[in-house]
Amino acid sequence: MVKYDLPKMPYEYDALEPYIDKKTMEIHHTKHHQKYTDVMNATLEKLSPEIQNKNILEILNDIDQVPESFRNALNFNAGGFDNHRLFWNNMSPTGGGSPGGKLADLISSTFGSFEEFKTLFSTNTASIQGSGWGWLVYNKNLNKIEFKAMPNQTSPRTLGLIPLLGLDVWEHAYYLKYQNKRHEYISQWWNIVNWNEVENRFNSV
Ligand code: MN3
Repeated sequence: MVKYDLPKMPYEYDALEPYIDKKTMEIHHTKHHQKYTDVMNATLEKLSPEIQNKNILEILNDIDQVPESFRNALNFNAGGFDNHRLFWNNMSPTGGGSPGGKLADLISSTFGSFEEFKTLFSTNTASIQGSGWGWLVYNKNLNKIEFKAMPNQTSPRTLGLIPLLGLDVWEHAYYLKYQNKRHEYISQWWNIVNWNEVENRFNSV
């Protein structure tokens, strides 16, 4: 079966400073993301070859195909594996600003304006109870983009949604620098959003 490696970071651990500090990035990648990867691999090893041989995205897109006794473990850890590789890449030391192209038009027509989108995304992500993620997703059934809050590590893919931009609001993502100030972490995070990557994801759906 395919054994997944911890995805590489696209930049150095200190590259997102001052918005996200080096120590947080290092622990987040080498401990948390590593753990999701390891437990996902260990869970896959216990499953049938039919499931093992599927791409992890195919499994997330149809999580009900996983036997019930392993479903929670895979939902959590394969979700964590995929969410974090998306997260590293939807941030950049040269990020910030606003999107362009078709995505910019769609954000304006869907949410009113880019500023209104940011406010809605920030407010709803900040108010997630406990651990989870805020997402801008593409809903292919309705052919529209929308905001979606997801609990723990559950991937939006499990709902048939395509993740475009994700923000991790587990305390491990910000607590060293921001402590309990989740709002401040979120407002600073916009300075490092890699809109080129988000546009590429949108253009390839
Ligand atoms: Mn995390």
